[in-house]
Amino acid sequence: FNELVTAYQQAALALIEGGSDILLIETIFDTLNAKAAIYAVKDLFDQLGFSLPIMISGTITDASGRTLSGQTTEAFWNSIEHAQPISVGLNCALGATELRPYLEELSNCAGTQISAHPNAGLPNAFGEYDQTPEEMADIVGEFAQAGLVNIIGGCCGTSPAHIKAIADKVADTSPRVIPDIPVACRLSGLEPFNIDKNSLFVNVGERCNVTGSARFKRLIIEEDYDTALDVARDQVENGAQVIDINMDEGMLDAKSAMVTFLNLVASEPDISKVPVMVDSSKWEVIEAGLQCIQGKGIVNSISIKEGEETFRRQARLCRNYGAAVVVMAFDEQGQADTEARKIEICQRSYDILVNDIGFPPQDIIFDPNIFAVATGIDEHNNYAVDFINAVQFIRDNLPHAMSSGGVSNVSFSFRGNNPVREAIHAVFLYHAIKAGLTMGIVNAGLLEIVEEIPKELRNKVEDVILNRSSDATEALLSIAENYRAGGTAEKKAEDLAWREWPVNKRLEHALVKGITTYILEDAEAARIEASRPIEVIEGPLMDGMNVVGDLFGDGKMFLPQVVKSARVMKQAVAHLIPF
Ligand code: THG
Repeated sequence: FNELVTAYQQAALALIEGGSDILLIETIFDTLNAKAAIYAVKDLFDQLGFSLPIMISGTITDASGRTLSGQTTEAFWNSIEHAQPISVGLNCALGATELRPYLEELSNCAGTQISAHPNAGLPNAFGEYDQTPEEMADIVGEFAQAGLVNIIGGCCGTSPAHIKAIADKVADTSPRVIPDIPVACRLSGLEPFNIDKNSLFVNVGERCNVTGSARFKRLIIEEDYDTALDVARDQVENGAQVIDINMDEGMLDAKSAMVTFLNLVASEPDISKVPVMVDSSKWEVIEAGLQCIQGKGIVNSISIKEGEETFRRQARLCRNYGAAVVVMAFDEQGQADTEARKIEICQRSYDILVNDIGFPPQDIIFDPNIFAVATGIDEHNNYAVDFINAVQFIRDNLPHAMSSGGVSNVSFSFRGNNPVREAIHAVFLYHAIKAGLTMGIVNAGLLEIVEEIPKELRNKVEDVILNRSSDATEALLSIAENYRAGGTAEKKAEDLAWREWPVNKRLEHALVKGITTYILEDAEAARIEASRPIEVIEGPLMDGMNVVGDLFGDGKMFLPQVVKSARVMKQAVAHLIPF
């Protein structure tokens, strides 16, 4: 990345000294290279004290509709939008006809002018281009008439005669009207991931964290990167929409582990389709990580803890790398632990970022600090409430900014008792999401459903989370052991009580909980009861999926759980199909 920045900077400077009016970064088949070029040019403009307009043009290499490095058109745009180019377009590789669908996609998502300079058709067996100026002008003329483009030209195989034919053809056509693109946080991996005000809660996978997972730490220390990649893949398969990666650990060279892992992730499409959250308390690790990701990722995190100057510098760099940022509620005095301090620091950070340095507010994610509750220390009792109230403040007062937090932190005092920890996470999330929490760093595979928590446990947990009584911690502790996994015999009996329910209820329960263990025998039982197999699908299974849909719509179920439900549905349907 740094070598490319140096080379691009030399080239750009020479172009500027030679009298260029505009810089065009084009024929981009690898977005990470383009991001190095953008970084170089932005940094050069800063050094020169003036800037020139930038044009950007990507290349879709084949019928997959992707760049050579695997991005879809919209993901590509999300990755380079931070350049604020006067135009973005597509060129080379394909003829105009083949380019049209991707140009249309770009035209729909990019709030800037659109350019196209296609080849004169596809090359023949000798690598030559046969499309005549008239043929090409007809195809390209239609782009203009359809309102897809503002700037039009030619690439391989075109000649001055092609350009003249095109110019004549479009002379009387109005340019495309730039659409109003709604404000949203537009991230990407190989695919776009947009978060707007209608988005549901976003799950960020927490498991690729050497401090947050003993297993991941062992894999990285032993350099078993293949298995470490499986950890990332499992999270994406289980519904993580972003993956957090953290290599901060005394026994590791965090920077080199981050670079090695991110480079490996880049060549695993089922992982790199989602955006990456680069998590480190060391700026040099974050910067090294940003130099490895072609998508638009998230920096986790920056803050005012080392003063405003460092904060501004790091925020500007994040912008030049094209990343969104998590901003911790942390200032020169330390981490904010009360509602008032959280609000004060978030507001102050917002003002600096948005008003002083022009950072886009939709790329800011505030983290007002999730701390452990039920620790036995009275000062901690209001931590969850303080966080939730700060989230609400952010939603109501800091336009377009988002909120996030490390959800598993809240239950640290119940380490070793996962059922209780998961109940705490579910209840906490239920209230935080209602208050406007945009995203959370979570164990996507383990999210519990708030409706499914035993009443007694849910009530006691809610007392703790909402700080509803001074002895809430004591009360939760007194029942916690009863819910420990593999706990008392009663608990086990209770676990299987649903097996005695009528078959329709069993199917619904299996779908909502994502349990595949008994799904074949239950689907078979339902089939025997029904007069036709299809009735099992249209009846109990669809009823169960409707419950899932309602819980999802109410924010009581999350994507990872719905993924599990879908697997149960799939198995049941697969069993019924032969009948
Ligand atoms: N805010 C931001 N980033 C963060 C955090 C935050 N990044 C790290 C952390 N907090 C979020 N990630 C985790 C990951 C795992 C756990 C907690 C938070 C966790 N792990 C188990 C434990 O420690 O008990 C590990 C068990 C195991 O070894 O598998 O709880 O707040 N911006």
